[in-house]
Amino acid sequence: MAEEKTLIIIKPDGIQRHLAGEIITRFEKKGFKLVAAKFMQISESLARKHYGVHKGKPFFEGVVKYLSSSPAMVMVWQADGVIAMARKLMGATFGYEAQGGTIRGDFSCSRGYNLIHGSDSPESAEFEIGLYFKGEEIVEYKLSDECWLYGQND
Ligand code: IDP
Ligand code: MG
Repeated sequence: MAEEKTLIIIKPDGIQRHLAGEIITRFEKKGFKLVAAKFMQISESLARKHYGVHKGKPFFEGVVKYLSSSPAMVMVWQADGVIAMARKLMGATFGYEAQGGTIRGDFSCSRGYNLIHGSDSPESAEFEIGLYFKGEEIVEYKLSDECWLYGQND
């Protein structure tokens, strides 16, 4: 149980706008388990690898520049179904389209500057986690309230 992992990045605007705590709180309160975290300056070459799937699209150079423009908080969160759940908490890609109540919907009016990255599939999560973390940097442990967070009555 609770084995799925996702790569979440609080992007440079999230850090510069003092929203890191707010964003982390949402994932904590939802019940995801933090298993790795790194505050770092993402290099341009790493940003190119990260957004490699978008190579050739009109926004590619811009998003590479954005991700590598200032420090970011890179994290791995774990829970059963975490990839899809995190995407729901993040909201739609463009801040001005994202629903209220989501991270992007509550804190972004922008198109490209949308505060947060989250993996969109198990394959991309595996690839992206490998870009930022070595296997031994993922910390395995148990949350003491797991039975309450993931309780089942059927
Ligand atoms: P996602 O972050 O919701 O998965 P993607 O389509 O994977 O969205 O795009 C990656 C990132 O590239 C977005 O989060 C955003 O920062 C940027 N981006 C996507 N589309 C555009 C665009 O049309 N203009 C400017 N930036 C864009
Ligand atoms: Mg994406």
